Amino acid sequence: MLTIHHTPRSRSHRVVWQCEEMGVPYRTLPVAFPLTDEYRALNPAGGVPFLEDDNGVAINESVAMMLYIAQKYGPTPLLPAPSDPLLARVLQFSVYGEATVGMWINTIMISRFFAPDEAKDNWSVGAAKGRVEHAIDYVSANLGEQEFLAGDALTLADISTSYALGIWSGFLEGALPDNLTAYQARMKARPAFQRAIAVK
Ligand SMILES: N[C@@H](CCC(=O)N[C@@H](CS)C(=O)NCC(=O)O)C(=O)O
Repeated sequence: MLTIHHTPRSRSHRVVWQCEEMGVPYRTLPVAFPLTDEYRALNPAGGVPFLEDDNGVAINESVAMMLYIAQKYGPTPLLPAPSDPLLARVLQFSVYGEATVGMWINTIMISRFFAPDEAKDNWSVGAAKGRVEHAIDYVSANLGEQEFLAGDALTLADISTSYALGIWSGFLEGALPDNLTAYQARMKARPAFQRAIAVK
């Protein structure tokens, strides 16, 4: 059984949302900040989420968790088969949502919440905002008027990217183009998203 070490509205939301979409059983264990010594001993890399499964599986990185769950508990339409040409695009945006959008956002978040006042608007934060804005324009252009980022059904690409857009527009009150605002509303209206966001 999957155990998701979870903080509401953190990146563990991606994993909980995916399990809800797939109907995979899981349990959550709450993680509060600042992290306890006990949690750091369990997960020396630190941060949230952290995933455990049977047979000693214990991993970091929310996108790796999504790929693991899709493959171990699939098949699922969230991750196309290797023979499907859509697979490449799903993998690209699953990673892009975290490695590019999410990590530039983290630079801004860490400064916003932890830097001393005089350092909150430093050069790196300005550069990071520019990178996020560029990445959002790229996602917007790739979505266009489609309902989903890859093909005509929800995939891991949407779960990963939509989560990062949610941090930008929610926690950081960043602007989104109209098509991404509508996209975010569609994602949030999904019953599985609603169940996931209610998980403590
Ligand atoms: N790339 C990692 C990022 C993990 C991450 O930054 N998690 C945040 C919460 S959403 C965190 O633990 N922040 C606290 C910190 O970095 O000290 C992932 O996708 O899991």
